[in-house]
Amino acid sequence: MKKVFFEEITSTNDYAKEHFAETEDKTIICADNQTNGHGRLGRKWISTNAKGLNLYTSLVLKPPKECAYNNFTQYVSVVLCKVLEEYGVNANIKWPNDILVNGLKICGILAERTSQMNGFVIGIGVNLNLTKEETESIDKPAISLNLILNKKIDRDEFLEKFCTEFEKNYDKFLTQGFEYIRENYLKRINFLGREISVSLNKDNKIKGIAKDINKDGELVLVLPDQKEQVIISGEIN
Ligand code: BT5
Repeated sequence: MKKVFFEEITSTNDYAKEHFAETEDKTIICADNQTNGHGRLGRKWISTNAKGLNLYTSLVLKPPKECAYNNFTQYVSVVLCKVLEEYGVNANIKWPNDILVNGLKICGILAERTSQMNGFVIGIGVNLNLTKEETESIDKPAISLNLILNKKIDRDEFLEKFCTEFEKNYDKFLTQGFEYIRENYLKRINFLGREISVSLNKDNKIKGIAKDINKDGELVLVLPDQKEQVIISGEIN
């Protein structure tokens, strides 16, 4: 995988989108620091000034047209869990793709595309070396790998492990889609069978029992009237 490094950039996702046309499939754009890292719905991704200590990266993907799956972020979330497991850390996936350790967010993933793009950009932020104070300044419970392992984490080594793990199964994923990773994905979610509340958009929330993640990676919820609802995108609260 080709890698492009920057010392400081507004957002690796923004850069990858702006330069999408001339960027090769499976290129990694990585920045030591981001001045405007963002998540979904205009939310911020807290990126510290400490240069090169955390992972801020975007992956440019240009899969063949016939691979029209919606599950690339889910593929990446399984890859990231496996990398964390190499460090001896058990991580869980909060559908569709947040990564948590003991309920604390360690990693966020953001897929973006524009109408001109024949593919998409997957942004990945992983807290590798935050101070305790920095994690506490985030408005939702968060954690960083160094705080779990009590040692400094080498960002480039983490990125290398990510690329190796990504490549291992990517071609099979391209031919088989979510079904190929479903078992590995299900192993790492811990809310099935529980009552959850899901925001479908800013003003619309539903509650139900999480029954399954179906063969397309969608969440199956059993509503209070026992009807099943399949949710393609949303956010578990
Ligand atoms: C995400 O959004 O979790 C996706 C974040 C993707 C960030 C990467 S960094 C490289 C690339 N370039 C970018 O500009 N973005 C991508 P969302 O699900 O909307 O979650 C955002 C929420 O996570 C915030 O509102 C906070 O509550 C929380 N948050 C922000 N920064 C955090 C951090 N460093 N660690 C843990 N949680 C954080």
